[in-house]
Amino acid sequence: MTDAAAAVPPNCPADYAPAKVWTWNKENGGRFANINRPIAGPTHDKALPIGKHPFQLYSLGTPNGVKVTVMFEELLELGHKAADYDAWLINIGEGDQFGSGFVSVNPNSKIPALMDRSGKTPIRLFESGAILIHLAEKFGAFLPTDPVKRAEALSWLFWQVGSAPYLGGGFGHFYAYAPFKIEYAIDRFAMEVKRQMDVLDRRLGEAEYLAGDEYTIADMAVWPWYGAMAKGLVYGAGEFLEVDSYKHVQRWTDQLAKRPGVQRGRRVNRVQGEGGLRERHDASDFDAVPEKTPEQA
Ligand SMILES: N[C@@H](CCC(=O)N[C@@H](CS)C(=O)NCC(=O)O)C(=O)O
Repeated sequence: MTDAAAAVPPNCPADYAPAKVWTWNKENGGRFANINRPIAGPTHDKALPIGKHPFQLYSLGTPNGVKVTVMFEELLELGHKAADYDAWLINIGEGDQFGSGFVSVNPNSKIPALMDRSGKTPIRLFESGAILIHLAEKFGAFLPTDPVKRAEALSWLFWQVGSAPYLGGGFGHFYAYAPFKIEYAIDRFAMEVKRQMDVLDRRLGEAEYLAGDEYTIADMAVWPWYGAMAKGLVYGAGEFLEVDSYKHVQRWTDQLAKRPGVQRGRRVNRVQGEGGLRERHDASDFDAVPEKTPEQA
C-alpha cells in the first residue's frame, strides 16, 4: 500500500481532486440535480396569483413551509380573523421558485415567501424566521414581550434557522439523496444531528416549551424539522439515529401534534399524501379533504 492510498479513509472516493476552477456539471446526479443551479435570478416569466385575503403565501408543505402555515392556523385558532391567508403552491421540483413573480418576492428562490397586503403598501417577506417574527409582532402573539422570555424565544428560533441546514442539506442529503454513500460525510453530519437532538432534549427536559412555559414561534420553527426527525418521518433515518432515545423531544413532539393549529397547518400546500391540501384559500378547504396525517398513514 502506498502512503497516498493509506491516507484515504474507508469508503471515500479516492479518484477525485478538485479542478483549479469549479465548473457546473449538470449531470452530477443526486436527487435535486434538476433544480440546483450556481446562479440566482429568474429562469422564466410567471406572475404570481393574488387571492382575496390580506396575506398571500407562496409555499410548499416542506418543514420550512409548514412553520408558516402552522403560524397562520394558530393565529386563526386564537381568533385573529385578520390573519386569514391564501396559500398558493410553489412546486420546487418543477422550478416554480425560479418564476419572475416568485423571485421578485424572494430573490433567494426558496419557499416560503409571503406578501403582506394588509396595509397601504404591500410588504414582501422571505426567510421563514423573518416571516414568523413579522406575524408575531403584527398580531402580538407567540412571541413574549417580557425581555427575558423574548430573548429565549428568539435564540431558539435563530438556533433552528442556523442548525437545520446541517440536518437537511448535510445529513439528509448525504444519507438519503446523494447518488452514492460517503461514510465520511454521513458520519460527520450524523454526529452533528445527534448533537442537535441532544441540545433540544436537554432543553425540553428542563422546560415545557423551547422558550420556557409559553408556546412560541420557536416551537413552530423547530417542530416541523426536529419533531419529524424524532418520529423517523424524514430521510428514513429514525433507527440509524436512535431517535426514540430523545425522550423529552418525543414528549414535546407529541404534545404539539395535538394542537388543532398544528394539525391544520401541516396539511397545507402538500402535493402528495392523503389529507393534504394543494392550496388553502378558506377555512372550509380543510373539510373538503379527509384528514390523514403522516403518523396515521
Ligand atoms: N432558510 C430558508 C430555507 C428555505 C428552503 O431551504 N426552502 C427549500 C424547501 S424546504 C426550497 O425552497 N428549496 C428550493 C431550491 O433550493 O431551489 C428559510 O428558512 O426560509
